[in-house]
Amino acid sequence: MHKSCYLAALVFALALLIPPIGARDTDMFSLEKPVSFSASFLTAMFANSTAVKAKKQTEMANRVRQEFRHAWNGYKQYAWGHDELKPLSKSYRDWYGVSLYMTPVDALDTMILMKLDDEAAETKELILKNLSFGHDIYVKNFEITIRMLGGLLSSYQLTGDKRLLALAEDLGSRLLPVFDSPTGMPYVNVNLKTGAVSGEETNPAEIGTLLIEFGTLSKLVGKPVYYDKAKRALVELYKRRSLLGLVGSAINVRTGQWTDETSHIGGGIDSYYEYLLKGWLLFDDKDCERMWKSSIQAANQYLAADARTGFWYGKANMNTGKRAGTYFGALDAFFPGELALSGDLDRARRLEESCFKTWTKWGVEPEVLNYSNMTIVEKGYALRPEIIESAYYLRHFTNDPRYLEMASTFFNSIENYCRTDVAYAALADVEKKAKADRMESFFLAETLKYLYLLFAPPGTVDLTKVVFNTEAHPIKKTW
Ligand code: DMJ
Repeated sequence: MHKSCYLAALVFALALLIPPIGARDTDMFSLEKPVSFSASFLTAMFANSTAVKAKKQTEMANRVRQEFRHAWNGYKQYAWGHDELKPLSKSYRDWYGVSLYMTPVDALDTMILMKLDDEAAETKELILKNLSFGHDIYVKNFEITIRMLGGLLSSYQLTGDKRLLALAEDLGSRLLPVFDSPTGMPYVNVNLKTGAVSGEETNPAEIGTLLIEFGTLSKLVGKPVYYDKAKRALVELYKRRSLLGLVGSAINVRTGQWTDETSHIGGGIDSYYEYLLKGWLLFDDKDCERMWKSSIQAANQYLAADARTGFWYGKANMNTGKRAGTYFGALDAFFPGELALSGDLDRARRLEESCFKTWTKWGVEPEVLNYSNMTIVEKGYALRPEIIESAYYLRHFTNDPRYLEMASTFFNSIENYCRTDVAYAALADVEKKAKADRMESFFLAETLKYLYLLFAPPGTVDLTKVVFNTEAHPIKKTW
């Protein structure tokens, strides 16, 4: 706990022990007579403690906002107009040789939520002046959908600028050929100019994480084709679940055959679960509701694990249910948030505690750990948001200050270990705290957004009207 929190707690405890001046009388030390507190005194003390907490939260929100600015300024200085900043070499990286303005598109709605008005205006102009999609390049449908299509749609909803929607529609129409497989499940890559596709072996996340973006595009432009194709892909995948109700790690979209039967909730499958739940919540889609309910039931039955080290979700064979590994990764840490959003606060809380234990064991979470003996399997930290995203949902649904304490820990560690003179850098090794030359766009789209929202006034995002896509782009239900 931070020093000032201890101080506030001490002041509050003393206030409860010492009666207010007006309550003291000659009998005040009599054991028979209970100490009485005036109602107005107690109200004042509670109000005071609430004010202290609110002040602390505002300070934290401002610190996160300040650090967003720091990272953004680094991008501006060394990578302006490119996909990503390389924070150590102070240079840039374009994923496909030509820039798709990935960091600006991913970061814009965070700027808007943080009320960084000048940065948001400048970024929007950069995008509108320069971004176009007619390049002869093969892009990964999943990444471009969640970061770019999701970012453009969300920024359109937040600004009302129709040019952003036009860009989203242009992009969406160029991505559509991915669905032209014999099964309707998408190929991995598509050429933005020619519509040629490649990559027939893929995974549930890449197939099932498209409905929020394509579905929203359909609703906003009034063309059902986007919703229908993304929904069909999701259903085709679900139809291929095992008799136990589990999906595997790899599948061929041409044959519809599984090529890896390992089931889990982590990277490669993760956001398939997320979009079943959120497809239901965002579109009131009853098929998604049904698919989510049967899938989560199977995951809880076969993947959840009560181990000596805590509550986890591990790997199992999708057909036999036999345990196939005790690995849990930074990507898996989105799951407490999903559980909380679905109303399962008990499992959500327990799993987030396990994730937090991982974080505090090394000061920052490793990419993958073996939960049976708490050893590191993959030692990097890519500035990922998932554990923070989960704290955000848990804080929202429980109002428990525990999750603000966690959030302070996350923020302080990231600031201590990942901050550079110009921005933020991933860690190559969480034990040695060695940095890597990478700042992925999701650091600005997600990690800092969820940290900010944890401390910002509750009304900053209204979760009864908004669903976040898997890249933390808020989508408003306007239909
Ligand atoms: C993001 O691009 C998305 O959150 C995705 O669902 C998983 N990986 C990264 C963040 O870790």
